[in-house]
Amino acid sequence: MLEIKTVSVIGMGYIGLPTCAIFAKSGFDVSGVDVNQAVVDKVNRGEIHIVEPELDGLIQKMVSSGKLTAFTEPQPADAHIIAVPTPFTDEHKADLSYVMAAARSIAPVLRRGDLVVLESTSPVGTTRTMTMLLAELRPELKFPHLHGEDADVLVAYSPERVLPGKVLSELVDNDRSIGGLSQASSKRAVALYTSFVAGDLYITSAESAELVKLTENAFRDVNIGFANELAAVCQQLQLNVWEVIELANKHPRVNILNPGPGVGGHCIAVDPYFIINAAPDSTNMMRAARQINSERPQSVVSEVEMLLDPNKHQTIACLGLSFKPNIDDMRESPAVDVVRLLSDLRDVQIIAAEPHAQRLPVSLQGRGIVFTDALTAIDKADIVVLLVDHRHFNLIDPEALKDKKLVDTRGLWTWRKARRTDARIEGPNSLTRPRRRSTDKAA
Ligand code: SAJ
Repeated sequence: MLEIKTVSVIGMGYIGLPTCAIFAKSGFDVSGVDVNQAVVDKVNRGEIHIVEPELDGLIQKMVSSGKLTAFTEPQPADAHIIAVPTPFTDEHKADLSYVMAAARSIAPVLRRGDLVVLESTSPVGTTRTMTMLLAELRPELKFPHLHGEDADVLVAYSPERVLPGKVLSELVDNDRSIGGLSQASSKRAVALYTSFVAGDLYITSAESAELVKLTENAFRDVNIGFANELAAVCQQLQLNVWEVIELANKHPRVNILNPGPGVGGHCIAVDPYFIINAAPDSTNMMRAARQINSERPQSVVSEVEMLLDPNKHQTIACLGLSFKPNIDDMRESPAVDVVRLLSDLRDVQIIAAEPHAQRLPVSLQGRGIVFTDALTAIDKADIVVLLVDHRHFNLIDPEALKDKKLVDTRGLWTWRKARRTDARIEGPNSLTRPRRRSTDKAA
């Protein structure tokens, strides 16, 4: 087996760009490919177009040392990594057009002995379908879906599973599943990823690897759905959900996640649908979780409505717009949904604050919403709705909130902060003795 020396990464986004950097750092000659000329130009200047800690320095180093070059067209390489988006359509069906376009674009440069790895989150069967397209475009080459171990080109699926904000370390440290369409394909992919992955590599089929990735995010969605359902139960029974969860989590085999205003981002709220569509009759639980989590923004609005005085014009401060704490990413954010729904209410002024952004996202513009800093928003508000548990909001002086009606969707002020500053009762029965298992895992 020839040594892999050159790697081409198709798609230089949140996953592709850090992947380029890591391959280049591991000694490969890397071509980063993107259809967006502006992205290509930026990378070739040693700059980046996404926010990810430590990535800018690494890209700059790799570009200036000549290990990484960006192109708009795929280049010949020993390994081709496809890391393009797989969004979903309005009917919650996977849109595979980017994957298929990437396959079409690499087909002309494929040579005997090349390895193709799909990393994009994909419905079960996508790697095989993509390979059928490659075989159609290059009929003179043998592909493993038909020719097994005799194939000329090797194909595998190996999903990324990194957390935005920790991509560079998780790319290296996380375990990976590798699903080749033949044993030779898996072996070749293992040889490639061994170059930088410190975690374990597990060989399986392409289809299992595809389902593993979807399962990880569906598992999280179902568990967040459970926490959100519990929040609704506690609201009905007038109990504190944060206390109930904290105490239940003292059980050594219980680890309930955190309720909140819903599930955002482009992964956890999307991937369960890829499983639901493949097996609609066997996915009642995943479907229920999706429904519970997507109805959360409306529940938050109902909670706010209960606090409104019908005879007064009132001001509502909404703190946080991103989809999770300490980042600027507002795509698919439930916080944005809550603010949009609140701005439809009559006789209210909405003020929004997001310390990681300079302005409102486009979807909230033109709705009479004021954008300002958190303290100004709180000062002017009758009701304060905490939507994202940014570190920044944890530093707010409780005095500033004293006379405000609060809807704390993350339990940041009303429970988590209070617990940390509580008078500790030391001793064998202390509520604050070291946990056997940390609920921080949930955050
Ligand atoms: N959330 C809660 N309660 C919780 C945990 C999260 O409401 O207890 C919400 C967050 O506020 C956020 C959403 O869920 O709106 C998703 O956030 P996240 O941090 O859980 O996950 P993502 O979407 O940033 O990244 C996930 C990760 N998957 C898993 O943890 C199983 C990541 O490892 C994947 O690589 C990524 O999806 C992906 O690309 O698929």
